[in-house]
Amino acid sequence: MSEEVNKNSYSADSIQALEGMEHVRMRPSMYIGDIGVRGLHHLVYEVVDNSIDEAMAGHCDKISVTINEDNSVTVLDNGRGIPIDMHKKEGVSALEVVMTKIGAGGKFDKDSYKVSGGLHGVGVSVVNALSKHLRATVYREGKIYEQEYERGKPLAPVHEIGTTDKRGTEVTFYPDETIFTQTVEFSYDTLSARMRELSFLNKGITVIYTDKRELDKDGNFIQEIFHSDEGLKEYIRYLDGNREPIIAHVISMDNEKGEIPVEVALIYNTSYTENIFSYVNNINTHEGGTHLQGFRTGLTRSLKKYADASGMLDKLKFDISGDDFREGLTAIISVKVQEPQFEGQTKTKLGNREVVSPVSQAVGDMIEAYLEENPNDARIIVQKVILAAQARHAAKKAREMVQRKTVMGGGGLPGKLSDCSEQDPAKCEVYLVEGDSAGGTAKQGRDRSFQAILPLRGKILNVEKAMQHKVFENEEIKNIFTALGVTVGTAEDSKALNIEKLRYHKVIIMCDADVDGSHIATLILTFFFRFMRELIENGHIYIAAPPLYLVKKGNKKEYAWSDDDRDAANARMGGSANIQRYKGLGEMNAEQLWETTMDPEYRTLRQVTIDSLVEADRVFSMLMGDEVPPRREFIEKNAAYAKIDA
Ligand code: 0RA
Repeated sequence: MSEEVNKNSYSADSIQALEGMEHVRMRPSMYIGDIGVRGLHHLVYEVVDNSIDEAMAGHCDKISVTINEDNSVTVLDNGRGIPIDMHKKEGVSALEVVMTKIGAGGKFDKDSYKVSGGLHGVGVSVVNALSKHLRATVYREGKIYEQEYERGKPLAPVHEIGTTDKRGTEVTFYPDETIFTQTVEFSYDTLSARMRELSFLNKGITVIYTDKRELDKDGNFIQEIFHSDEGLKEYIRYLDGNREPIIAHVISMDNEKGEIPVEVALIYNTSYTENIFSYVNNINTHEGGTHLQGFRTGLTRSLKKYADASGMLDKLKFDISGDDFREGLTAIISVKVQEPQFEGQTKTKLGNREVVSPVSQAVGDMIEAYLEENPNDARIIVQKVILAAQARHAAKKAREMVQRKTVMGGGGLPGKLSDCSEQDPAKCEVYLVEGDSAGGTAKQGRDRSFQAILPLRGKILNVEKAMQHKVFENEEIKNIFTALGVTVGTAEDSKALNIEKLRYHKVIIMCDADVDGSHIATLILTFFFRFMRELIENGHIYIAAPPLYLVKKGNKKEYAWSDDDRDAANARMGGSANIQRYKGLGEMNAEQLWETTMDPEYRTLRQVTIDSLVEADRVFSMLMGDEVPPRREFIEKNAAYAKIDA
């Protein structure tokens, strides 16, 4: 009788497992966020996270991640190997349970300190369900075991295939193109950025990242080896490589052994931007949360205490706010939380209240100790804070001027804006056009029912190097704010944006297709990145693509967007066509500009997305900062907006 019951519950469980896998295939986005490029790359992260967990538990120190020639991905670690013995309850190998049961993950190993886990912490079975083929190989106790699957279904029981002196787990998977209909092609840069990030966040492990799809000029596979002995401290140096520090050392701490493991590293630089990246269980928490709150509290409290005691604030005529302590600050906070509660729009905001006080305590102690030992740096930081407060007062005045114009008066739109007649923002677009003359052409060429034109004069301000009040005083930037209808800064949050007031859901940057044009586009993008990042995150920012050539012969006419296009067009016309190179938008007439660059039927717009915030920040600080050599090298190697891909 009792056997009967067990049998029933076993089959009920296995049906559930099957249903789980079916459910993943039916609703993949519920498990990996989306089925586009992002979701595709999540598959890799999910598999790597399991190996990271094994490393964090102290059982492995090497993980290799390989994109194979056929665009499958192999993840190999030198850990203990997933157990292959019979799982008592399920009646099959533990490996099979891990690979086919949703949510099984590492949970059956209660001692393992599982803190990693992909964005959704869903486990490798999800990857299996979404792969047309997957092979799991375990090297364990002198033997090699294997099991293969198709769309998550085992092709045979786990079986021994040989002997070995290695230990570890190897997973090779082929994403299912019936699920990932957009693309199954992995991006070298996307995975590279994540592997670098993981090696900084988990010091001591070595990640060997190889792309076998292409050979370099010496005939070798493309490979990067990531290893960090100093973790976040090194991460800060990497992040701020293009900025100038104002203090002697990176301030850092790591209390790995605490109840809530907290790692923090920070530095102050000469810039005016605040740059804080926070992580929970290796996941970038874009929306912040309780760990960030703890960090801010600890930082403010300890610096304030020092500044008060130093007497440097005695003659100050204005107040100092929390923001002032974070100008020119670059910081990384990484916490490990056993049962993280993720909140917010993108589920990247930590909600666990119990995290606040350990983090603020740890950060406060760290800073107090540093200031004590480095009095020179302490004075430099306090001076920077005072300057920030001063500038903030000036900025507030400048901003209020802008906002008064925006919010009140109704008709306070910039004189240079040629608005559209449509009222529904979702249907409206605005072109930010380089130069008054191109602006004039665009104004003639547009469809005025839904397209607005805002010409921008020459080079716009480099916000990467300017103090905030200079930004808000800048004429072109004021025009952008008022035209878009968006304001920045509230009493509680100096960076808050009232994005619901946005007057156009497409904001299109249109510049010349040359070096100067792409420089201007980058300046404008830098402004959006630093002051209206939500517009980028919500997919409102686009870059127009004007053609490079007009190819004409007789009554035939074609536009070309590249040298190859041009040659092909010329060939189609039988050669010796008349080729006009457009040196700028100004050389096109209104009709040409409309039909190539503004007509929704024919134009191509590149939507600006933020692939990885960390990399985006590095690119902007490099392109727009002071250090010239890395910038030149980067521009020579990449198009103007690499990393902000489209
Ligand atoms: C649970 C128990 C044990 C190993 C693992 C999980 C494990 C999982 C993965 C996933 C990727 N690589 C991995 N390496 C190990 C082993 C418990 C034992 O041997 O005592």
